[in-house]
Amino acid sequence: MRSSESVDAYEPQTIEAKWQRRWADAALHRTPETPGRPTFYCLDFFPYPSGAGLSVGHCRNYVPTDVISRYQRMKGYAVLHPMGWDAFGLPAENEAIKQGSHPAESTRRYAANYRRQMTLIGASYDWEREINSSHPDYYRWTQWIFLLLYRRGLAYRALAPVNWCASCQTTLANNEVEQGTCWRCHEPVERRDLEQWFLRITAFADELLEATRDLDWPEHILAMQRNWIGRSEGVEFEMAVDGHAGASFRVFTTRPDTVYGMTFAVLAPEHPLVERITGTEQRAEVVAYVEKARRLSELERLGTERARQGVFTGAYAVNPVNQQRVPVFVADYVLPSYGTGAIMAVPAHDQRDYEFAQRHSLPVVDVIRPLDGHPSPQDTGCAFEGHGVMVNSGPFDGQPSSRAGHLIAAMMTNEGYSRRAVQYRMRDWLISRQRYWGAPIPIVHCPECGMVPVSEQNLPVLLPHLPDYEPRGDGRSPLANVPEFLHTACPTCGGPAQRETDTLDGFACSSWYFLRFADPWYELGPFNPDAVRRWLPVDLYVGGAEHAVMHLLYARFWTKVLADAGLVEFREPFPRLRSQGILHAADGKRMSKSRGNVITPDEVVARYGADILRIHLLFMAPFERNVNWDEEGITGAERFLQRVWRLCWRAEAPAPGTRGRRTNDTRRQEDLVRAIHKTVQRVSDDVEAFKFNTAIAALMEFTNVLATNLEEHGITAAYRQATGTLIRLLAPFAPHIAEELWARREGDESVHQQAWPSYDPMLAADKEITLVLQVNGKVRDRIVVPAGISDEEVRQLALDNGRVKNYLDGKPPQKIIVVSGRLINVVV
Ligand code: ANZ
Ligand code: ZN
Ligand code: ZN
Repeated sequence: MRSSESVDAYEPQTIEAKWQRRWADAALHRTPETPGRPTFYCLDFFPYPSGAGLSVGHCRNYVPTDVISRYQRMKGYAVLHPMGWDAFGLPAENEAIKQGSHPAESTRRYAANYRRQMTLIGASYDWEREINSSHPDYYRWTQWIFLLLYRRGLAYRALAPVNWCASCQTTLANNEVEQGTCWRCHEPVERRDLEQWFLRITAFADELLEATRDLDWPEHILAMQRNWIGRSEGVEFEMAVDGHAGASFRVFTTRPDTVYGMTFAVLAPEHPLVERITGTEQRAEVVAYVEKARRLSELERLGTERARQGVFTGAYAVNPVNQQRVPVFVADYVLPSYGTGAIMAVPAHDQRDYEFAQRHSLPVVDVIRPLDGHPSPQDTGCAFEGHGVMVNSGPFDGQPSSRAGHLIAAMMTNEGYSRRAVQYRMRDWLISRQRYWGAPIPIVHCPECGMVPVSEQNLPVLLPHLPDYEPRGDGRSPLANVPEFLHTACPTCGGPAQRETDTLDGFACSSWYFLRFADPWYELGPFNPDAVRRWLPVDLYVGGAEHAVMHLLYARFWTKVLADAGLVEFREPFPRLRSQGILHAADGKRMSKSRGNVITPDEVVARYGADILRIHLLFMAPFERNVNWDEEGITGAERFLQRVWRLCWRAEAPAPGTRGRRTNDTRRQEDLVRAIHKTVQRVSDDVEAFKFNTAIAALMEFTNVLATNLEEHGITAAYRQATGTLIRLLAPFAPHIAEELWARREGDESVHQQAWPSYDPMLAADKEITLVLQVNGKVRDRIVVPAGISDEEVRQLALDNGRVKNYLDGKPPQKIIVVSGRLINVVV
């Protein structure tokens, strides 16, 4: 008879609060600085603490990294598992404005709430290393690195057409514009010409692209990085404008094989030559068009659904390969900042050119015939963009187009009007913001000396506390309202000068924070070189795909700059990255406050406890898969831990009569030993491979084996060994219940300081058995199979067997008889 009376109930909330207090008191999660121990740096993406707090969706990031951290500690690693706050930036400022609070105050409050929630779910961060990017002792070093970039020629100011959000009153980087709207407020974005600060990330385009090959990252995130960098190889060549002595423009094309099909050319509205070559007759129309185009955002201009508008300049250019005159247009689908800002248009083989030609009744000349009988553009209404055989291309007719492309490029290069060119879609990083809540850019503008960097000893340039920090609306940050901030002495000549009033994009802070965690107390520089040597690069980096482009590229870029400056010894900060799937609400929609469908860890912990929440999150789906919240499924996690509790606790407080019962069934105990080794192997392998759901499944199966064993044999030495292993294996996943069970069993020492169980691969392996293989009742072969094999698998093995195949001679068998564990008979 089961005696549940002797087992006290599993009360998660009581034991969880108790252990969280004790762990904090004992500083159990402090990063060990013992030299010589192998290190493991496990890092989450730098969170921006928002007023909404954490949802269970965020926990799909923080629970797995906690599992890994705890696991690695038990494996004997010195683990660095820190947490801090990406507190500067537009989102924090906009939220504060909405709440009528000050971002300094609100981010402090929100960060404290995040920390409370993270502790609530049992996350084992080393809170002594907590950092906040909006604190002067942090952003001082953000400014320091900006100056390093400036001195290395990688930070510059330029007048540029930029994305301007009138509602946020600030410029936006290209990647902060989503379908023509601001990523924060979703209002339409305009184009404006403004003096802005840029970081020359394009100088690293090749390396940022090439190095993706060696990164252990999810393929879709690598693809996003590569697409963003957008490398294109092609040629650039010169086209003279007929009748305008000395006037010419260069075009960039990736398809030199199509050059004989050029029927017109297009300049971007911003192209400097437009003014000069426009005829008097066309002038009014061209000027109006250029004016209109400049106000559109890049994305609007590139939109595929837009009509291909544009106007004729009145000028003609000369195709250098056949001396044909082609009309020159101005059209906004050609961007000023890509390639040369001018193109040769080949309507037969480029869809945008085709649509433009249709609209403006321009000729379409086929120069490539598809091999598979693909009809010509005239018949299909769309351009043929593939490869095939050259036609209408003079000496190149009949050649394969891919080969002709090389030959034409070589010919044009030999004749001196062309060169090979590589283009990147990526632009320099626009890093200045005309907003309050960021690190001030440490530059002084002196009427005598021009731009002068603030000297490093005078950092930080403190962000003044402004009770009223709303944007001014004139393109300058509210720092321009503060005379004590604005007016300063020039660091070079001592004369009166003004400070730069732009602040740094919030992404500056997250581009180097991973270095700071190695020694957040360091005062002689942004990071302690010895500590960085010890801990970095980051061994495991985990976060959501929404930061896959900006943050990861910027952090990689800054690391390369620091490496070039000799400050770090590696060029990639995150060699191994994993990205969790999104957790949607039960209704399949994104969890959001406005929809009212957010599930907080607080409510789930209050109902079930943190351990059950953790198990549920890990078990509900593979780590990288998107999934919907499923409240009912949580009872599975609850039942599992209840069962663990009973099985383990009973080993300590056995029901009367079971203790000491002896068993003679050694085969059974052998099975239990095999189950122990096998479970250790499965759970270890699965944790390493980020397969947390199957790791939990292995633990669940293990409890089945334990339950059966207990029923049959009572408490034995083998059983006790098994529960001891179970508790340790469970510790990274459900740290509180494991700690409680361990304490009841072993007394003082924490389960989290125990060694991770090891296994013997021989003992973990399935026992093998030999099956007799018969055909029509006669023994024809013997096959060795794993002990647990199913009859279905045995059947398949028999059919695949060479001897059986000989007898079957291609015909299906009449019957297959399987005697489990012994023989198989194929009747033909
Ligand atoms: C002629 C041509 C013929 C083209 C053809 C393509 C197909 P990616 O791959 O994105 O680099 N292009 C060049 N500069 C441009 C600009 N500033 N704005 C808009 N389009 C521009 O694309 C390169 C191609 O995009 C170039 O090759 C050019 O069109 C166009 F059958 O030249 B192509
Ligand atoms: Zn906005
Ligand atoms: Zn000066």
